[in-house]
Amino acid sequence: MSLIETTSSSKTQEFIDKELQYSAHNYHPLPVVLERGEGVYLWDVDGKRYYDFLSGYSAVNQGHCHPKIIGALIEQAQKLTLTSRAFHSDLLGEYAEYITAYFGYDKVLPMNSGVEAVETGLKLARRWGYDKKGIGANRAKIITVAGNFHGRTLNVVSFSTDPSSRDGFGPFMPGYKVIPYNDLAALEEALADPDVAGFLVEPIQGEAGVYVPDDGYLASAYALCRQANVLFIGDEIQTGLARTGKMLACDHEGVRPDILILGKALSGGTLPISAVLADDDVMLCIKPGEHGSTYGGNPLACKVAIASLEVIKEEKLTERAAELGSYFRDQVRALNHPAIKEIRGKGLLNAIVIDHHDPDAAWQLCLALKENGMLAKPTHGDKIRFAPPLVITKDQLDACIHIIETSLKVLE
Ligand code: IF1
Repeated sequence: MSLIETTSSSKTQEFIDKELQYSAHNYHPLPVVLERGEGVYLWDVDGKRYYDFLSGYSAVNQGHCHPKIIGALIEQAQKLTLTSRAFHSDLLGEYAEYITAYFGYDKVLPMNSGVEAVETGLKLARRWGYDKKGIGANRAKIITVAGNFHGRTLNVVSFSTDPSSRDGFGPFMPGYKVIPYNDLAALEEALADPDVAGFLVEPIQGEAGVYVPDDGYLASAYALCRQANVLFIGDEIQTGLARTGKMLACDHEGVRPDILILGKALSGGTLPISAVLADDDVMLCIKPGEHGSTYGGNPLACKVAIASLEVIKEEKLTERAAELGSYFRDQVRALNHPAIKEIRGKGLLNAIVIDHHDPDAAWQLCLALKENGMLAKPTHGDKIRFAPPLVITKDQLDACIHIIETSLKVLE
């Protein structure tokens, strides 16, 4: 029984019913149907406006339909969208030069979805392990951590510790060792295996509920990988691109991943664009014809990605995320509400942990937030991620803190 009666209009229900009838049931969305987005705002089919506090899982850091990004999309879409990599385009070299200089790597391998970039990073690490580290054929191992989320392909869910991501999809890919997150002793022990090629880690675990590791964990983990001649693979698909108050979450500890994986906000929420960055010693282990994808590095994506990256610097989104994120955490803590066990995060990637007798409390709170004009969604039951577009203003943030305070009454 819902604690709060969510008032879905008949129009909203019609859209939901059609989706249920004809689209796979692989999600359980909040009962809201959106038709327009601009900046931090979304509007539903009844014209109701919401603050977006999910940002497409951090794909919309630049705000919905950012004019500069949309402008680049429209201009290029009317010129050339896809050549395939069978031929060169006039934009791949320009984009590759721009993004490698932006992050300080020799080369980029352009892909589309985030998980494709993760798969690419894993293939690169294994190949480097064989060609450069001398690991025996088919013996390469990758260390990953419990609570990981890196996407939904069979290979990636092979090392997931989340039953809802993994159960029922076996058999699984071998060659992965899962250790506890935020545990340097476990990592040191696992790195003793000479067949280890890489260590794949999120600098902050998003899906696990914005799990921030201890200060120093990333730097020490990187040092241990260096000593063991193992590649540090940083999945910054959700934490990167200014979200945590630094350009990359690894920057908080001065860690430069040997393989850097980006996605989501690389396109400002317009189309799937992901990227793997590495230096030549790693990247050139993959030879022509050994990896690729139909859309990887397409000219439309190149143009959109350059615009998306430019916006981050032009609008100082990194500094904004740092300043407003700290303010947000302080203001939520100051609510001192008994149902909020803690608030944690960095920059504008935050989550509250709900402490309430009702196991459905986080969902009920999200329904109340929706009724009050703010969209957020629980992750793993008792946590609610709060991640607005980084273009949010302090006044808008204050309005949202007020909405949170008002909505918490549903749990009293
Ligand atoms: C879903 C989660 C977030 C990611 C990291 C790789 C990927 C993701 C750190 C794969 C994708 C998305 C996927 C989406 C919901 C969302 C999500 F809840 F699933 F875990 F953000 F936390 N690495 N995360 O966060 O990128 O292939 O999706 O482009 O699958 O439900 P993708």
